Amino acid sequence: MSDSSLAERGDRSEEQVSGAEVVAQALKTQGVEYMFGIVGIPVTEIAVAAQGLGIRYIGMRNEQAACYAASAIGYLTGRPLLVIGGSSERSQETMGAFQEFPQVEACRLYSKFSARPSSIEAIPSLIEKAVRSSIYGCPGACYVDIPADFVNLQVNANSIKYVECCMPPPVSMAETSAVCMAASVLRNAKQPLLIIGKGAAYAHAEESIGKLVEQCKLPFLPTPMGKGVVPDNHPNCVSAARSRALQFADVIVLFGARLNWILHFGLPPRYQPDVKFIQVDIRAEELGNNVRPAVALLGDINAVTKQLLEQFDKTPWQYPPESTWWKTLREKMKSNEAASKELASKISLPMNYYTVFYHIQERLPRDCVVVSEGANTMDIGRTVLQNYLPRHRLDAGTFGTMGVGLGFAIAAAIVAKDRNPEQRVICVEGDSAFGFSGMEVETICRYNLPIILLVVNNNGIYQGVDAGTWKEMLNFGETATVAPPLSLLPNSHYEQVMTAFGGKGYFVQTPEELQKSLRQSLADTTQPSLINIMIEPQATRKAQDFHWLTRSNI
Ligand SMILES: Cc1ncc(C[n+]2csc(CCOP(=O)(O)OP(=O)(O)O)c2C)c(N)n1
Ligand SMILES: [Mg+2]
Repeated sequence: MSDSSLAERGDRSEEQVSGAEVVAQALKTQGVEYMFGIVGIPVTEIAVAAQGLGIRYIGMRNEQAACYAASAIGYLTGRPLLVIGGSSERSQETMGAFQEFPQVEACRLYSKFSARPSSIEAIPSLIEKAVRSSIYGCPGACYVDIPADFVNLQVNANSIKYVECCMPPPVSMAETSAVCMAASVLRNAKQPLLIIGKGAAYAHAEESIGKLVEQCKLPFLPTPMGKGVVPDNHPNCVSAARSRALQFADVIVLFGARLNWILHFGLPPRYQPDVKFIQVDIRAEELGNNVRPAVALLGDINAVTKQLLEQFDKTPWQYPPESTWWKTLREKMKSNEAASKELASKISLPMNYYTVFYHIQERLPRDCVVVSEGANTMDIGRTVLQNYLPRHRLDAGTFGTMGVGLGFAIAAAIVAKDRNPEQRVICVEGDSAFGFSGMEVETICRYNLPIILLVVNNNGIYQGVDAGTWKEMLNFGETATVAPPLSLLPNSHYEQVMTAFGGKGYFVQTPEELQKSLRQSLADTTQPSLINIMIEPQATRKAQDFHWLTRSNI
């Protein structure tokens, strides 16, 4: 039989495929759209095979940034992170092979599923399991190990059976009696509060939670990544009276928000000792952490919120808008907002954080994605920069990991390019935070992603010193002995990192220069830009009733 008639009949008995092609096809079958990485021996062929199938491959400058980018894609698209690592050849195991390391064991601690396929034929089902594990239940990263000798090994194409794309995660609901109890606890609340966490954003619960807020007229507070599930400028958002709201609430409903350090563990003195928590979470292990909840609602946050809404549809209830609680919260919000405004209106130079963020906020497009990292930069920025839409903020989060910003911004810009080309990505970086993955500016320029990077430059970690002080200080001894560990080189021209790769750079010192550079970079959709914003090196946060999020200063 001739080759052509074999092909016509679709007979693939002679056809060979490589391990790399099988990995790529299995990923494609599971709906993977984007791959981030750095290639080298032995995984280059996997990236090439993936590109051949239409999976987008984005080559990064550092694996950490690649992982941050992929994890942000997971958050934005609902398809969490799958890490694929090349490992040494199986035949050389325990012999001291090139880069031999117990990768599967090492990753087990940090992932929901970590495994190496036993053969090329086993790759598709293993990848299906890894993708499924990453999105079912509480989402999380999974690891698949591909030994070097698998990559180029050829096998008969007929021997490979691809596994259908896994089904979307099944939706779970809370027990009806628990839902009734939660509704009754809420109805009896004197000083209620809803806390909207990242879990709510991930669960796409914006419509149902928004409805609950509106229908029952309840005050709400977003966690950093919960910002935008209900718009920050909603009249029921009490972010500006955060400490007060937490401290005096008698019933708190947590929607996908953990009682970890960000929420002060749910304990006094930040809370009333007898505050009743209603926890809504997809992860059973979260329920009861640090505080015994009054009601635990286990399930998909969107589905459970709808269950709660049903209760309030059956027997309507509204928290009275004229209550003393609302009055107290409104007064506190007013005085806190006035204090921030006063700081923002300071015209002295160098600028302070509040002035900088006030001007940025004035110009931000409503639907932009805000990425942020740093300590003061992130914490103060979060209070001033508003989010109006869910999943439009990506920051260093609970771990406070510096270095995530550029990877997150790259992921957001890639998703925007495909799904919402008009959308802008604004990445607000502390000068120290920027240094962790600054070389990804080259990646940004290579893929021509019109990200606007803002480096809030105070010459250091939390704070630095001015050029004059730095120079004087060096008279006292060698730099390693006399320079404060928090200091970085004063007046660094970070914008030149951007111009080095062909993007646009701005060095700004005044509000006017800041406004102009923002206007220009927002108008320019053809290239990325970096605005290096010089601020007072000793600028800090306004006085707080309680320090919150100051752990990121550790
Ligand atoms: C991976 C990692 N390393 C170190 C730290 C400690 N750390 C916390 S915030 C921060 C940088 C803060 O400085 P900057 O980004 O300039 O923001 P600023 O507070 O000066 O505005 C560092 C290094 C961390 N959180 N994560
Ligand atoms: Mg700094």
